[in-house]
Amino acid sequence: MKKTLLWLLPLFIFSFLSSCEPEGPADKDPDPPVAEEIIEIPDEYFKNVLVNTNSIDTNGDHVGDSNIDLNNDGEIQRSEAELAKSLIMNYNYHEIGRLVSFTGISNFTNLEYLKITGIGYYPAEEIEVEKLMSYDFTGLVNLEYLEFNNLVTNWSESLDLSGLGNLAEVRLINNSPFYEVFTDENIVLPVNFMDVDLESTGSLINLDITNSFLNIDFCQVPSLKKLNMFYLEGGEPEVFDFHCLESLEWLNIGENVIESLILSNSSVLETLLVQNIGSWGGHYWNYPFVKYICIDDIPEEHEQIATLIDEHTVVVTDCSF
Ligand SMILES: [Ca+2]
Ligand SMILES: [Ca+2]
Ligand SMILES: [Ca+2]
Repeated sequence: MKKTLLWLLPLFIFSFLSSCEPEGPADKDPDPPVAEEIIEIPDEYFKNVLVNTNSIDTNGDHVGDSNIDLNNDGEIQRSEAELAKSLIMNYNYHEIGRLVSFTGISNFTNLEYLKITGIGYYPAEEIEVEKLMSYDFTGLVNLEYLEFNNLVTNWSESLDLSGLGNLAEVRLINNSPFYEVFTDENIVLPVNFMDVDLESTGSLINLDITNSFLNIDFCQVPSLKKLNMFYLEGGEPEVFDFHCLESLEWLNIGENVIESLILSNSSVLETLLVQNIGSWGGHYWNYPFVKYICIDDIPEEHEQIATLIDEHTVVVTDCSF
């Protein structure tokens, strides 16, 4: 009996020592929660739309159904920003009295769909160059669709979309200058145009700039298949130059004053829309025939421009670039 107890003794000691060892992590005092990074959104109007309105579309129907502030703390945590795939906003610029800054949007790195519309213009007296708005969306590396409409372009300097390799469709509609009184002088000011940088957007196939004043170098987007430049209404470029757009299939340049048109690009469009060019509609429009056209020497392309020219038009096939 005594022998048996002695044999058991180390076992007792072992289990006693074990019970004195500190317990596993489950019984430790929990670490205080690490405060998650808050995204800084300097413009109160942008932040308000994010936090207090249904600006986030969660089910892919392009209608907002949730605000971004999932934990209802009035702030935007990094995880909340990174959950957003689709952001839809509408601003009443007239009520706000200025354009809205979207500084901070670069944190929305998983955004695929972005639509920003607006209504109303605000009275602009003197244009103050230091107050011109620049929009930098280059952080939205997953963006596939952008719509950014109704901007006042004489207060908007630039829109940077460079490097957005997933961008497939861009609509920049009704972006034009506003003056309380339009004059022959202010309608031709260079400040009326917003620069759009599309460098390295190799997936972009569909661009719509209807009724807008934008400076765009189409040689940045040779991938384009569809381009809508209908009714620029004063925003016409000096030269409608499409010589880099070898993949272009569909082009609308209707209702514009076009002095020079370059279609020479070693391909032929499937569709060229030229509504009302070469016609005069009384007080409503006057779109003269095009003065200078450079085309590919291909019968279909000669046919396509037939209604754009009169006996004064110079048509050449060597544009000498
Ligand atoms: Ca929705
Ligand atoms: Ca929050
Ligand atoms: Ca061509």
